[in-house]
Amino acid sequence: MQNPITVAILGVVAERSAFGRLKGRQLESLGMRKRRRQFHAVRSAKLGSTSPPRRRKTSLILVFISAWLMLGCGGPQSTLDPAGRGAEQITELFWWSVAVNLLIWLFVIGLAVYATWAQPGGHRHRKANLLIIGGGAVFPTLVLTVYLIYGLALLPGLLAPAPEGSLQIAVLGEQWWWRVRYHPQGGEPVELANEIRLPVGKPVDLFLASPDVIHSLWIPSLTGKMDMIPGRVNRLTLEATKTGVYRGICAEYCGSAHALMKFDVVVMEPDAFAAWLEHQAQPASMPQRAEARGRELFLIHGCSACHTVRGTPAEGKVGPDLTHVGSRVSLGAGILPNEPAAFLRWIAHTEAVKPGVHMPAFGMLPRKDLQALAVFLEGLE
Ligand code: HEC
Ligand SMILES: [Cu+2]
Repeated sequence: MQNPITVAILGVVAERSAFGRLKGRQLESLGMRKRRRQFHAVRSAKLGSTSPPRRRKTSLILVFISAWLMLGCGGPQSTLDPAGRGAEQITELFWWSVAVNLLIWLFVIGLAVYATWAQPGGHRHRKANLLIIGGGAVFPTLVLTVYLIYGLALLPGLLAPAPEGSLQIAVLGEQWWWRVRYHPQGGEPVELANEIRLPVGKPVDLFLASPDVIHSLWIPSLTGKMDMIPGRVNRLTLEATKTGVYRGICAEYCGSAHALMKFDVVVMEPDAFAAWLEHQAQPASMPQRAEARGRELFLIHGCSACHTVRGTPAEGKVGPDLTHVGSRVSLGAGILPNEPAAFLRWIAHTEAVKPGVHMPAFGMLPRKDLQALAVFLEGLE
C-alpha cells in the first residue's frame, strides 16, 4: 500500500521541484498555466518521456488496487482476523508495527518533500553528521530494539505448554496430507486425518513431527506456524477463542504437491467436541445395502493395503485413515469438497487432482464400480 503512495507523492514532488527550478530561469514572464504547459514541453523534449498526469493516474490506480487487496484480509485463513490466543497477540504486534512504520514513513516523505523545496546551499558539517548518524544508525537501532524486545516478550506466552491434563494431539506431516492422532485423557488414541477439531476456550498441545521431509503447520487464524522436522517432535500450543471453521496450510516447501497440502480446523463447543471425538473413536458403521458393494470393491481392489477403515479388514497405514472420511469438511487434504462426485473424481483421476500424489489412480475401473466406491466412502460418517 505504501509503495504506490510513495511513488505518487515523490512523482508529484519531483515534478514540482523541477518545475520550480526551470521557472526561475526560463519562464519568468509567462502565466502559470502556460508556464506549466511549456515546462512539460521542454521536459518532454529533453527526456522524451510521457506526460506526468498519466503517471499520476497510474499511481492512483495502484493505490486503489492495493486498498482493494487489503479488503481481502479476512476469512478463514487470515492472521488479521484472529480466532485464537496466539494469533491475537501476533496481530497486535503487527498493528503496532504498522502504526510505527506509518509514522516513520510520513517523516521520511516529509523530509523528501522538504529537500525538494529547500534552497540548495551549504550545510553545517556537524548538523549533517548528526542527521546521518542519528537518522541513519541510532534511530533505526532504537526502533528495531524496541521491536525485538516486544517480540521476545511475547515468546514465553506463545511457547508455554498447555496446563497438565489438556488435550494432546499428534500431527504428522505426510507427503502431502496430515496424519492426526488424538490422545484423550485416559482413553485409547484415535487416528484421523486431514482435519483438526478443537474445543473452544481450551488450551491444546499439538506435537508435530514428520517421517521424511520438513513441513510446517500453520493455522493463521489461531497462532503462528511451527516446523515439522523428521527426527524430532515440536510442541505447538493453541487456544481457539471463537467457534468456526478455519484453514490450515503447509508453510514450508516440501515437494511437488506442497501447495495442495491443506486441512480444515473446526472449533466446536466443548460438549459437541467430546461427542464428536467419541463418535470418531468408534469403528465404521455396518454398511447399508447401497454401500455393501463399495465396501467389497474397497477390499478387492487393494485400497485396504494403504487405508484403514476400522471395523473392516482394511488396516493399511500408508494413506489417511478413512473410517469416518464422509464426516470430514473436505477431501484430499483440503482441496476438494466432501461429496460423492469429488470422491469419484479423486479415485479415478488422483494424479490429475494432486500431481505427485502417493496414491495410484483407479480410472481403469468401470464407472459403476467407481460410483459404488464413492457411495461407500461418502457413507463413512
Ligand atoms: C499405494 C497406496 C494407496 C492405495 C492403493 C490407495 N490409496 Fe487412497 N490414498 C493414499 C494416499 C497416500 C493418500 C493421501 C494423498 C494426499 O492427499 O496427498 C490417499 C488418499 C485417499 C483419499 C482422500 C482421504 C482424505 O482424507 O481426504 C481417499 C478417499 C482415498 N485415498 C481412497 C482410496 C480408494 C477408494 C482406493 C482404492 C480404489 C485407494 N484410496 C487406494 C494411498 C493409497
Ligand atoms: Cu508440506
